[in-house]
Amino acid sequence: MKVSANKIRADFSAAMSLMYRKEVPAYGTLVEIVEEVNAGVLGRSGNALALTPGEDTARISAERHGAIRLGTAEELAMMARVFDVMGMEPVGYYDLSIASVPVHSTAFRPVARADLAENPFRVFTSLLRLELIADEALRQKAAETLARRKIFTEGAVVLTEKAEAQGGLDEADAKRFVAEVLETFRWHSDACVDAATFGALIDAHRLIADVVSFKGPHINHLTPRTLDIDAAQAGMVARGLPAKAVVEGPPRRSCPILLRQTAFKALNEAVRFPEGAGWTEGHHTARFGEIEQRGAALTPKGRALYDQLLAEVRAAILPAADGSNAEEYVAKLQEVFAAFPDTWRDLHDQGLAYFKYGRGEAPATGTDVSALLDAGALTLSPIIYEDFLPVSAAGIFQSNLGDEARSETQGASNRASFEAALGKSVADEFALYEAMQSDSLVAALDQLKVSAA
Ligand code: OOG
Ligand code: NI
Repeated sequence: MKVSANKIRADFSAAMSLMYRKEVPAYGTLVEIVEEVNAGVLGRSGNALALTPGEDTARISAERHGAIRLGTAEELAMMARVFDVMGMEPVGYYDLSIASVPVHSTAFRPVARADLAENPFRVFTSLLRLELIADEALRQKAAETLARRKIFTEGAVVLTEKAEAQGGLDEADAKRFVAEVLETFRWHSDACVDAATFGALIDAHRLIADVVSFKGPHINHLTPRTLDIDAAQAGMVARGLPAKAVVEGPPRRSCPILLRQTAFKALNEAVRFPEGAGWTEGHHTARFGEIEQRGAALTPKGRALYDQLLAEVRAAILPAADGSNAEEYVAKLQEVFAAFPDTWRDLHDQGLAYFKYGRGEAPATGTDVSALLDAGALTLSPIIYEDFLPVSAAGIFQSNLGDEARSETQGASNRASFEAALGKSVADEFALYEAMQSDSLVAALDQLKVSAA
């Protein structure tokens, strides 16, 4: 009997959470804060889950996403096959070079609503763009170092091939698969480059040093979901975690949209570098904890408005790493985003967000969607945004690389080379939300016994 991909993903997510809590105790503290905040919100208001009715409630305490950074095309292609066994497909292309971070990325995640509901675990996966290292000798050395490493265990490769050949894994193999794949994400405090090379890589870009210097793409954060990110941010400060200066993304609103995120900054950890027959002690900052609060997925029109308003805010004020202008930044964000409609019905009627339609209590009054909504024959619930935001991601990267790490390296966006490395194309997130919306409308109208015409 084959185990479902959803079950393998859920087991993997749980195993990863356990490993990360052991490796990064501050992450355990963060999870406690989130659990307290969520319990408080749920206790206070029966309506806290109005945004995520029914099927989504079981997801609250489940892990939401993690992130890794890969070094080579071969690593990315193999990773895609491993994630495929867990029912995770590459969705979206994110070009972080726009923010001087020399990577491009996708999110591996379940795609179907039912699969997301069963376990929403995603991995934001970045591929280093070595071509953005200016110094040719260093670029060469980095490439050689990466070419020598093997980030997957023999067992992970064999079991992935087996899953592909027989269309899944049985229970014993699935268990071994989870354990073997976990090894790829484990932290290694022994670097595989000497201290001088590490220093040169750091000077090129801290992110390059993080990817090239170690045996594997250690998981660099995990991100549980909070129902009140402002309360959780305050909780981090109260518990002494080094919280990021501002929450990334849209401001607090009545109708949450897209994704709000914050993090505690990466910890300075002891590592050692091979030196002759011995080791040199050193430090590296890579691993942190993050929280997220998700809202409605926006249509291309809604997203364009979001991007325009955020650009307007950032043209006026950029959040300082030390938090010194955090209040002004939040005030400006609130002020500028007043232009973004903030009722579900307005967001729906103006085509700014995606919704799931349901059958209301009232009898049908024709075929016009607006009239059916007015009459209460159809209901609306927002479709949750399951993806990421490049400006927010860049903010998360920056705050965890040491905020001074802004290099001038900029490169042209290169989706084609990313997809070539991946071995397949990435799915278009808008098309996925659009399909969910139209399927739900067809089903609801069908229940109303009126034709979709
Ligand atoms: C990934 C940062 C992006 C997010 O939540 O936007 C990310 C990284 O630091 O590797 O995880
Ligand atoms: Ni993240």
